[in-house]
Amino acid sequence: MADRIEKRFEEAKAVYAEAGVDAERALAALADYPISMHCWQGDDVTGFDHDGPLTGGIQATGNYPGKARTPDELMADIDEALSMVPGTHRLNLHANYAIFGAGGRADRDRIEPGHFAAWVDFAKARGLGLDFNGTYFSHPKADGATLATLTNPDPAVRDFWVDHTKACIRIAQHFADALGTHSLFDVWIPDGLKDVPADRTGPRARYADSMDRALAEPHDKGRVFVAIESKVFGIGVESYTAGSGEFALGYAASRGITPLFDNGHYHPTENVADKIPSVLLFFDRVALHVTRSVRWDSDHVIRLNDEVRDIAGEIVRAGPGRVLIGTDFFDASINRVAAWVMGMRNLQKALLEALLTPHEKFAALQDEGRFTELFAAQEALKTMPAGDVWDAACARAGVPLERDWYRELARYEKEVLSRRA
Ligand code: RNT
Ligand code: ZN
Repeated sequence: MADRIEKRFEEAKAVYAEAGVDAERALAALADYPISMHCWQGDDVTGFDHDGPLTGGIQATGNYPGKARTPDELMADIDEALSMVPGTHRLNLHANYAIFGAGGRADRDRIEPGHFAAWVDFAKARGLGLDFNGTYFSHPKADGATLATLTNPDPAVRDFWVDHTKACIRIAQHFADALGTHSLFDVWIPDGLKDVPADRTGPRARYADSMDRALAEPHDKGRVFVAIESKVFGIGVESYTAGSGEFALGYAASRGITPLFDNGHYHPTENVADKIPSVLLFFDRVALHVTRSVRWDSDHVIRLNDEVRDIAGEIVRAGPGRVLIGTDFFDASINRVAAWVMGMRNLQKALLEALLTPHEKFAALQDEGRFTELFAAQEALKTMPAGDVWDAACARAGVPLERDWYRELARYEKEVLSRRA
């Protein structure tokens, strides 16, 4: 079996060499693009700090059995998912995944690094870096007459969420210190309006002020990267969001923080791939939530489609370290572990295809105006044996092949998930 895979890889290498690509190098380079896997696919964004429903203009739909109910179950599911993904990656936590022990629950403005000790141990034992997200939803203070957290007209509510943001910065700093790698801390707020705004400026001015106050929390800017994620609309905030694309980009640029693009957060024909190289001319790095939106910000599992291929192409053209790659989807209608496995693997396949592309050669064709040749070469690439290189990546990493992982998944579903009644 392993021999056959290596033999097919050798043949693929020869095919790619003719196109000016070193497939061996591409395969090795896949390790330079770790993906921060979001923890919240495993339990439909529920977390461990509240009992209420998921709010904030986002929704997980479906009722597939086997949802993780406890930190142990979620960690076991993450292990299972990562065992079917080549390479060493990162884990992206949300503040609502705090684990409260004997000390009891702490509200969001009071969470501490200690509430994530089990996650740090988990990450350390597996060589994973940790990233973090504030949780500005699924909370009584986020769910008043309007969705308003860092933009809330009530200063007391605003202070609460500023304190939450500061607490998150301290936790991200702790992750970076404890694990010896950077930690990306992402702020996404659901704040917005259902109907025609009377004042578009006030909420945004309050958002900027709240963020300025939170950013005063001391942190090592070389390792704790604070990011701001924009969004064009959400359920219940169809007419206006405070954190629009222009607001977030303007804020990030003026304060020297990182913009985060979630490709479900734009008008449907906007192309996030095109945004990446644009902002990288002006920022050290950009962060991504890679997702798939179907008609709206539906957070479907990533498929290997043209949108993701295009994004991966720009990640690779930018080079290692400039694009902080994260996933963000929550499908409750299919096996949740499978959702992770497919999303992660599909994104990796897109990265591998991008690494198997002779970018410099193509850029030269563009500059020389040889567009017919470029078109033909781009299309020729699509039927080249990337699958054989991917199989080699999986086999060498000791993870199941594309056609095999589902068998292991089915075993886990039968032996573990189906017992969670
Ligand atoms: C919501 C944003 C945000 C969330 C997570 C759960 O539209 O994409 O990133 O998905 O915080
Ligand atoms: Zn997102």
